[in-house]
Amino acid sequence: MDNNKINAIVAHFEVKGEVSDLQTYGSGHIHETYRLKNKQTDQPDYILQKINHSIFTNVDALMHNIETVIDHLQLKGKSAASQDTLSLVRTKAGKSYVQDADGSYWRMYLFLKGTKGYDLIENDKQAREGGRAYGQFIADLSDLNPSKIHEILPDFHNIQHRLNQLDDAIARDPEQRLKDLNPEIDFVKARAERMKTIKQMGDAGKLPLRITHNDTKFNNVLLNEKDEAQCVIDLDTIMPGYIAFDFGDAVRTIINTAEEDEKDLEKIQLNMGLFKAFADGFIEKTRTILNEDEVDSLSQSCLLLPYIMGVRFLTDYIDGDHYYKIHSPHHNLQRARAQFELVRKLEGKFDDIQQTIQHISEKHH
Ligand code: ADP
Ligand code: GN1
Ligand code: MG
Repeated sequence: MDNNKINAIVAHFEVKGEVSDLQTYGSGHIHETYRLKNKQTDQPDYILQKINHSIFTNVDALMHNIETVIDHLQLKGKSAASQDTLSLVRTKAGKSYVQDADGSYWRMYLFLKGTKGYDLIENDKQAREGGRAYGQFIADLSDLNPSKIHEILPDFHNIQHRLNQLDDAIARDPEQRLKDLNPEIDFVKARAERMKTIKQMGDAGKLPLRITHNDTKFNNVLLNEKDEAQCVIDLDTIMPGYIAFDFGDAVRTIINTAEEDEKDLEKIQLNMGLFKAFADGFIEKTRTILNEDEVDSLSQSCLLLPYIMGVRFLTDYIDGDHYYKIHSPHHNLQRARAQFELVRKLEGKFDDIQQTIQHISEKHH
């Protein structure tokens, strides 16, 4: 990224001190994220993000959601000073984002000092802390009026919608990639009905719609140097959803001993200890708001979320890789295969997962 351009963007924001040393940062799949270091050590560092406008077409509504959530978390005692919530840096015009001369949208956050995000989890403490943080996040938002939040990406975790998108990509096959994908497509079709369980429970009115995060992979909770959860980040997809979505999406990245895009499927194994620690932390913080159907839905979500991610990665691969950032030509296919392998492994351990959740729920009742 050209330095003059960045300086022009930074100049729009209320930045303290003097920033330099722009570096790309993190491993998110959606936005362009940069870290800006401050030359004055007593002043903050910053995160600058170019918002992915082809996904988030209504930036005003997106930023409205984020501001609403941050304000609500502040009512619950979270603050910029204690670094347990994200803090947006305002533009000099008092807004939460700016549009540059090329039409791109930019926003800035205070950099959360001393924190780290993990693509792979290392120990039980991290898992339990992640569970507590995501659980507390939902509990904190449980009294936020849902009408204040725009449904920014409708049908985000609606399995029928994701299967329809896959069917549509298959019908078009714009890159002629289908010929090699029979095993993956058969895998999806064979499980499609079973994966509708949570949707059916929701449609039957058994699962309350809550304000959920909807993107709870483990690297969206930052930990401090003592492995304590510091802050839940990546607030773009906060919308009404079922609590199971947040549980299952986090479990997908915690129980898996390998990376989300692991090429060597043998390396994809389940770490039940990390799963238990995460589930214990999450249920501890949400048990008082959960109904019994929601408790049931948690185990189903452990299959659903990796399945949905596999379907989405496969769809993007067939479609020609327009949605996710990729780092190699067949990256989305590799990601899809890894998620499907994870589903296979989780199916083999389903009873165990269900019993563990029941046991933990009784303990926290
Ligand atoms: P994406 O939607 O592309 O995943 P994120 O908002 O999650 O974008 O940001 C990408 C990465 O940048 C995060 O995984 C995290 O490592 C880092 N990050 C984001 N915001 C902050 C912040 N305020 N302080 C420190 N690191 C951050
Ligand atoms: C994207 O933004 P990031 O990298 O945290 C995606 C999630 C997927 C995830 C898979 C807005 O999350 O839904 O679960 O990739 N975010 C969006 O790693 O689509
Ligand atoms: Mg992220």
